[in-house]
Amino acid sequence: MAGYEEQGYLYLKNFFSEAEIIAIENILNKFHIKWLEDNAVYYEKGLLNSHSLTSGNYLNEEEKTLLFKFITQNKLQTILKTVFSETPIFLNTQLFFDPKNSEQKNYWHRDIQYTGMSVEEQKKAIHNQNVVHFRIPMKKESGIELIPKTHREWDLPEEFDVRNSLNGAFPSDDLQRGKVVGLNRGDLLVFSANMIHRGLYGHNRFSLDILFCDNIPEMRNFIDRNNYPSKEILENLGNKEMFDF
Ligand SMILES: O=C(O)CCC(=O)C(=O)O
Repeated sequence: MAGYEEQGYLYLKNFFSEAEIIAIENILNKFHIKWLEDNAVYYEKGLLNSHSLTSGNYLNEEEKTLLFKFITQNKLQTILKTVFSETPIFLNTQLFFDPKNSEQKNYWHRDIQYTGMSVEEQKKAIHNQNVVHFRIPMKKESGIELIPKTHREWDLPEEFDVRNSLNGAFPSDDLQRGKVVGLNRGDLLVFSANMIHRGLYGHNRFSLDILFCDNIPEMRNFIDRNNYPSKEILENLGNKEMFDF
């Protein structure tokens, strides 16, 4: 499991059994169908992800419990321990799918660039503020392209230009240091949201991302408690520390 702190990501092939994927697949599909009904306008406009599967009323208590059992399972806990030096907290869930328009271009970014921090603040924050995505594809997809080590290292000038659309560059321009991690059903990709990365669209992708973050005040501000398990659900879960702050 070595390598996350150095590289900023971990690719674990065939991490989940078919039975483990089947246990959540219908729940994700149900959420997605309802989300599409309510968000057709945004989907038409280019939105390619939804979030907060564990809040709201698209899913019932039983479905939310199954999702939380998946999120808190021991197997993922083991990986969390190798990725975070201190116990992390649960941040949220997301679903990633293809944009409606197949010509829509993807975009290199660091998640931190959307937080309102100045560039100087971001340069510091990538060393001590961590959001980590656990990507779990329901089907084969082109995956994620990322620039290894940039979870702790700042951009080369051309990388900064591309992800910020500067000096004639576009966010979808190819970058020399990009590394493509293609994914199959059953695989797990763990990657730092601090890294320079982009989604690779196509094949009607459908992936669950579970997000965890450091248990620090700067990160706790982003937590929406509505995404956390109810008292009744919590009683049925192990590894509850991720909800404990
Ligand atoms: O898969 C994608 O489209 C983008 C994923 C991404 O950028 C993210 O999870 O922060």
